[in-house]
Amino acid sequence: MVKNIDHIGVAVKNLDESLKLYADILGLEVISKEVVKEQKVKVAFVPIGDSEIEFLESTDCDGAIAKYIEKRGEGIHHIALKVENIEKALELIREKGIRLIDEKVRCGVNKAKIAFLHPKSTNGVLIELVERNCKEDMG
Ligand code: CMX
Repeated sequence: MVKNIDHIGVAVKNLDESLKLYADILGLEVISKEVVKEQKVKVAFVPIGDSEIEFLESTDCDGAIAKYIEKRGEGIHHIALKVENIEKALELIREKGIRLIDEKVRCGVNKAKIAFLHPKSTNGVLIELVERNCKEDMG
């Protein structure tokens, strides 16, 4: 079902400062930056081989990333797993009794389809499923 790690999400207080740090120390380069309004988050993707690191900064003090940093500090926020058919994957996972945050697939960065599993069901780790190169536009 899972193809590979699509990306690892890192919650940061200041996106530009974090990107500068990773560029200066590790020589990593940003490929895309985007604001996801409905999730109150500004993100930047830094590719490494077949995977990426996604840096997330909250655009609002009541956003999920701001709340996460307030509670736990900056750090790894989620692991995103690439799947071929997210609707099918979500159905199989639901059937196995895993608790979901998203009952339905929603739109992520670059028109990907995404869905989060509940960390209470996955060892305290927030898992995101991602399907890329979707044919239909999620809006
Ligand atoms: N790691 C571990 N546990 C987490 C967590 C995380 N990153 N985020 C939330 N939780 C825990 C919460 O503490 C909470 O636990 P309790 O029930 O014990 O309080 C539980 O999971 C539910 O969290 P919540 O915030 O109350 O639930 P919501 O449904 O409001 O939101 C979530 C859940 C994960 C979607 C939201 O917190 C979040 O992180 N949103 C940002 C998502 C994001 O990264 N967007 C960018 C995606 C772009 C892309 O990749 O395409």
